[in-house]
Amino acid sequence: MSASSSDAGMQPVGLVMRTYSNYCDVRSGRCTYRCQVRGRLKLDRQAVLTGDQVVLEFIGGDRAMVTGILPRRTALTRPPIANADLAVIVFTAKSPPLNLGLVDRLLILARSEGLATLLCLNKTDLAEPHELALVERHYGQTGYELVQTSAKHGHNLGTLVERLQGRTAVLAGQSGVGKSTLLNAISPGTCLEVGELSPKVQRGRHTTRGVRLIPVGDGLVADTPGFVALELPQLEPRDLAGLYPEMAQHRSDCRFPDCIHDPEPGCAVKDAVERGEIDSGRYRRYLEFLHELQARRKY
Ligand SMILES: Nc1nc2c(ncn2[C@@H]2O[C@H](COP(=O)(O)OP(=O)(O)OP(=O)(O)O)[C@@H](O)[C@H]2O)c(=O)[nH]1
Ligand SMILES: [Mg+2]
Ligand SMILES: [Zn+2]
Repeated sequence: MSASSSDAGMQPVGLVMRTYSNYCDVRSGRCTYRCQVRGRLKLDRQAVLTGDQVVLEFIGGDRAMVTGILPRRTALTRPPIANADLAVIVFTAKSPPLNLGLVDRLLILARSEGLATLLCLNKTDLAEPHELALVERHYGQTGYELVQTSAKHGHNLGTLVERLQGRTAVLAGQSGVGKSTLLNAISPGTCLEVGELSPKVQRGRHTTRGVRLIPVGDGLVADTPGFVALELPQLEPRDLAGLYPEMAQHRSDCRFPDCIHDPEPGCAVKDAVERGEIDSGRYRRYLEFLHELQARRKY
């Protein structure tokens, strides 16, 4: 059997490539096994996630049972994936329409879990140059890298593939932005289902259902189901600004050391917004999120 073993008890371990409601596909050595999950683990809050390193027990033939989950380096619940180290946030300027609030929420989520982030503006073939320039301006001051791609025309896919090497990445974003199409384009032989947008509202149709890992070069990339809205993670309001790189660098210049850059006088972040050094839309949405977190604490 070509399964790899864990150091501890020499039990075979494997990587969960895909999860279904009652079983999962686990890659171990050069084989992929369809595995049942031991009942105890299903009941546990920590149900098996795609990306998990799991302990296997072979139960005859090619059949195996997942009997344990190794400690996770990272874990996201939306989209659900374990051990990813890079979040690729896919969005569009058109079809579906630009939704910067959702992009900001995803950035917060990824950073709060300690994942590196990359912004991928897809469907550049559909947007006007000034619409693309607008997005560049929005994120130019943040320090996040932005890659502009067209999965349809193969534009800039080489840059994207480069960034994915040696990593476990997760593609996250609204339904219909082209996550599955991008993966099909950069991983030869992959044939993930893609779906047309609904013509009236230009929304995706939630084509992808489960989270699935696909090898791309020597990296792994997870395709995930898109969503319409996204809740902020459990965060203390005072910790929110720390997740904005462009705010963190001004923080030490605020008059009050515990400044949350909202009502306080002498706030260096607000000054930077005034001077145009921090995008005013990003700051406005920061305040929205801050108030959302504060309201949550009252209940
Ligand atoms: N014009 C254009 N269309 C694209 C591009 N990328 C994807 N599409 C189209 O956008 C639609 C949605 O693509 P999907 O790959 O299914 O989107 P998704 O993000 O995986 O959506 P969900 O699985 O629902 O989350 C399909 O009709 C694709 O052909 C692109 O770069 N340009
Ligand atoms: Mg999809
Ligand atoms: Zn401040």
